[in-house]
This record gives sequence, C-alpha cells and structure tokens, in this order.
Amino acid sequence: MAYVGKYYDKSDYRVYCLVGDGESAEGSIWEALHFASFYRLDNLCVVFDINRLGQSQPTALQHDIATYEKRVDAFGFHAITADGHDIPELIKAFHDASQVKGKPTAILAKTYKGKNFPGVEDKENWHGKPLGANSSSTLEYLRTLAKKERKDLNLSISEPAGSVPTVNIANIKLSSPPEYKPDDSVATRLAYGTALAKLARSNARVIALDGDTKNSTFADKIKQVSADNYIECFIAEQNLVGVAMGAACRDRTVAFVSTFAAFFTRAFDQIRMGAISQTNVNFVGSHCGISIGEDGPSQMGLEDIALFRTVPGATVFYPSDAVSCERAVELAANTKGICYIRTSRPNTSILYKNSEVFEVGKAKVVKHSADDKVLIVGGGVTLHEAVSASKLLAAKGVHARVLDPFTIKPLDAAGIIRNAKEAGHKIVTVEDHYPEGGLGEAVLSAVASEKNIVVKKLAVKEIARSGPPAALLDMFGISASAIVKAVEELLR
Ligand SMILES: Cc1ncc(C[n+]2csc(CCOP(=O)(O)OP(=O)(O)O)c2C)c(N)n1
Repeated sequence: MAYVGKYYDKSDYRVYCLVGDGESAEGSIWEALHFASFYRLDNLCVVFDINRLGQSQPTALQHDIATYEKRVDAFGFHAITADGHDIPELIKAFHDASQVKGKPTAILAKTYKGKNFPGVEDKENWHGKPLGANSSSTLEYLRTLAKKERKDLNLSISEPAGSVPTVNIANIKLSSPPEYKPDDSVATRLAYGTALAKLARSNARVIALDGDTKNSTFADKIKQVSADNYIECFIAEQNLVGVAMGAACRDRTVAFVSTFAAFFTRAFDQIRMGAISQTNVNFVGSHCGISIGEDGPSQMGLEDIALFRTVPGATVFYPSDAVSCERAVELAANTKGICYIRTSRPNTSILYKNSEVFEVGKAKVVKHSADDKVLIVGGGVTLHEAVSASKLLAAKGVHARVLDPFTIKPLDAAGIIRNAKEAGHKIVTVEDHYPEGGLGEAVLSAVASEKNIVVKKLAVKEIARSGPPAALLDMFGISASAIVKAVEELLR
C-alpha cells in the first residue's frame, strides 16, 4: 500500500502497520522491512507493540527495546522509542515519523499487555481468555476511565489532506489479439509475458511483481511498456505475495504476481489470508511439473494445482497453448477473487485459432469423432501428449476424444460428463502434477455422482529427477506412449 501511495498514486497519504512483538519472530516481517527500506517508503510507519508477552509465554526479547532498535536500524528504518501508553508521547512520535524523509519509520512502543486491568496486567496466561472472576473489577476500571476527562490532551483531528487519482481498472482488454501462426511453437510462460505487456498497454494500472525470476516467468515483458509497472521483490516470496495484495487492495492496481509454481508453496499462508481479505491478486506459476527437465525436482511445481484449488473462490487456469494463455491472462485481469495461471516451460504447438473465444469454466474439445471410445483430459504439456496419443491410437483403429479443461476450477463438469458419455463412458486424465489434488482428482469429483463412468489417472507418482523433458515424461508415465498404454488397459 505504501509503495502504491509513493510511486503510483504519488499522493501524500501515509500507511500505518501494527506489528505484535511475538509476531515479529516471523521471517516475513523482516522481508517486509527490507522491502520498505530498499524502496525508501518514507510514507510508511510501522508500530511495534512490544508488550513482552506472546500467546503461551514471554517473547524471546521481552522488553529489550534496545535490541529491537538495533535491528530496525540495521534494516534501514528510522527508529523511535516510545511509551506505548503515553498518548502525547505517541502523538509526537507519529509527528516525528511524518517528517522523516528517505526511509520508513518504526515506532518501538513499550507496552504492558492488559495495562491497568486488575490482576491481568503483564501476567502470563491471559492471551485470548475471558476475564472470568476479573470481569467486574475490569469493567469498573473501564467505567472510571470513560468518565475521566482527558484535559491533558488536545486532540483535534483534521480531515485527511491530499488527493488520490481516480483509477478505472474495469474491463481491461489485450491491446491486440493473439497473433500466432499455426505452426508456431511457443511456451505458455512466454505468452503470459506477451499478454501482460498487452494489458499494461491498455491500462497503466496493470502491474507485475516477481521474486527474481522475471526473465524465466517472462514478467519482465511488462518493462517493455514501462519499467515503472514492474516491482522487483527479490527472493522473498511471502513478502512478494504480501506486496501484491497491498498493491491490489482498494482497487488501486491490477496485480500479477509470478514466480516458479513451486515457490508459491512458501507463501501459502499469505495466499489463504489473501482469500480471507478478498484480494483480487492474480498469481502466475511458471515451470510447472517435470517438463522443466534438467533444473531438477527442487524447481518443479507438482503440487500447485492442489494448493490453489483449495483456496475458496479461486479461479485456476491451466492454458495449453499461447492463444489460450493470452486469453487466460485477460480473463484473470477481469475476474474477482484470487486467480491462478499455471504456465509451462517448454515450447508447445498452437492449438487454437487467434480468434478463439475462451470462458472461465468452459472446456474445449480439441479432437473428436463419432467413434470415440475414450475421453482423454490433459492440461499444458500433457494435453499435447494426449493429442499425440490419440494419433497413435487412431493408427491402431482406436478413436479417442481429447479435452482441454482450460480452467481446473471451476471445472466444466457438464462438458466433461457429456463428452465422457459420448466417448464410451471412459476417461483417462493425464497431468504433470502429483496425483493428489490435481486435474485427475478434479475430474473424479466432477463425475463422482455419475453411474458407469470410469476414470483412470496418470500423474507423477514419485519424486522426480533431472533429465531431458521427453525422457522424464516417459519415465514418470505421463507421455503419449503412457497414455496409449492406459487407454488400451481401460478398453481391454
Ligand atoms: C502465523 C501464526 N502463528 C501463530 C498464531 C497463534 N497466535 C495468535 S496470537 C499469538 C501471540 C502473538 O503475540 P504478539 O504478536 O506479541 O501479539 P499480542 O501479544 O499483542 O497479542 C499467537 C502465537 C497465529 N495467529 N498466527
């Protein structure tokens, strides 16, 4: 929020953030402090409520204010210490913070948990508990406090000053439609970058954030439109997600946040809190699955579909070619709630005409005949393996229908059921993902109440290895030949 205020709104509003001392053991707090000082967010004032106590015991530093001071100073903050119960002192601290230029301020407020509450102040074992026997004496204290005239304070609160530009982020379109030739071979991650730049050309409030992978996710393409529309968040994924949510809040920007799909697992708490806060952030996870090849298992996102499917209200896009990926990015920009777009590393062929229209929750049948005996459902690289498998099967006289779900959540259940019924009531799902919570399980849920539909799932069932992508697809049973084998077993 402070970054947006300083660099996009260019307004003089200030942002205040309250941090618990117990909570400040979190690494994400220090990621955020580092970000704020690196970008010289002097419109940010962080208040540390140093009340010595956490939930179950005292904090590590208790009231060691000097150590907090050294730490925030080392992180590039202007530190102000204050008695957190002394209102005039706090007013002065907030005023002083507002005068600091070039760096954010941290107010280190020494406080006592349950201050002045009889029998509670500064005592352990009161966190989140009803006051019980202490209720009446506490109420009495609060009544006296309410009656007390605060002659010592001269609190006149002025109207917020400064103006904020009006922003319109509705109905953002690609500046030009997809332009691919039928024989092009383009990675969906590259199509993401192309679409991102096209959106930014249409609306200056479309921004991208990444954690030092922008030349792999192709988020850096937005810099061709304007370098200002990109926020580098470095290798600190929890804060990367936090910054994206701050930037998107109050509809100030349309934020696309990217990194390798695998690394969003580091920020799952931020993502689920984003859902609770009703954020509209768009997540883009590249380098999904074993098809990244030589980079090896630490970089392979094999649980990302499961992760994002569990987020309430989320939309999960899994585009399989450059045309559908550009449209997924455009749809995500205009879809409320959390969106996730899964992009792939390898170049893949073009499946759709440039004029093809895509909708959230609407699958595409990419190959069909009147004699289909099985429905194969794939996504990304495995959709291309499914198309190859259908050709190999056709040579053996077996016709297979191939379906691209386009979004895994919501899944086009009606489309899948209809096509499965037309194709022998048999489905093979194939995904570059672990078997749990991915495409196969989404399809299984969609057909769960249907009688006589059988589903066979192909997925990556073990810890993968480094190797050439084609060899890995074969080794882990999600290649065209593995699909042919699965179909033959199912039809036997
Ligand atoms: C990520 C996370 N871990 C643990 C908790 C459980 N929890 C709630 S409050 C709390 C203590 C927080 O202490 P502090 O930040 O000092 O806040 P305060 O003492 O002001 O309540 C804990 C451990 C939580 N809410 N979130």
